[in-house]
Amino acid sequence: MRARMALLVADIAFDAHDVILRDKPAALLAASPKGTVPVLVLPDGQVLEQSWDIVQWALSHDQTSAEVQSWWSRAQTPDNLALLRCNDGDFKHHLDRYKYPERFTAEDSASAAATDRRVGHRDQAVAVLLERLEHRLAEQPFLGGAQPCATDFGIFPFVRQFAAVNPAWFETLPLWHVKRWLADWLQSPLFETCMHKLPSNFPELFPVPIKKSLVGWVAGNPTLNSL
Ligand SMILES: N[C@@H](CCC(=O)N[C@@H](CS)C(=O)NCC(=O)O)C(=O)O
Repeated sequence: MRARMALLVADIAFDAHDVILRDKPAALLAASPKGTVPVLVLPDGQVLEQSWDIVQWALSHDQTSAEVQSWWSRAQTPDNLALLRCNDGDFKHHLDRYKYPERFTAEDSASAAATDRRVGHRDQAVAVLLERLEHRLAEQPFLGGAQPCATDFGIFPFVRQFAAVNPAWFETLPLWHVKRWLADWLQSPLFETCMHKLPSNFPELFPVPIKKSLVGWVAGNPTLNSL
């Protein structure tokens, strides 16, 4: 999602392929033998195999406008880099074990011990990332400050996954600013466009004409809804 959103922000047209992970297409493995998604193959044959590399390329390559580049530069502060590292590291670790407990235990995932471990991962996820996000977002509308940046759209899809495991419980958390930030992003045209459903095993030119509605993002809001 972060790779798609970066390409959309940068107004870069691309062919998108929906990959069924249990049946990876030969073309994916030929381009990138490690077989994870996303992978971006550039017109000159260069292959980008990590989502954040795709974000960087989309937002900071030579022909990118200053406005688009600012989405990248605001993500380069020590605070934002640390948040991204935490998201992709510790938070993802706990999220996976909270969301898919059966993948990480040989015993019955409904046993009392497994349930305790799962709750532990859930609470650790809140402690390592969500509380930090809450502090930051209490001070500013976006992780980018008054304007959003790549850190915002690099992280919110993971918070969305966390919230979706048990939405009623998530709602009870005193993370008012995180909930506001997440809700705004989920209603944004950028996310809506990013979520466009692709046909399976068939490449499709991804819909791009969202750019106009992204120009003029302002602080003070109604944040992303009016974009
Ligand atoms: N660090 C990588 C993580 C990529 C990753 O784990 N992708 C998952 C899907 S979100 C995947 O392809 N899993 C399939 C597999 O590992 O076989 C990135 O951000 O690009």
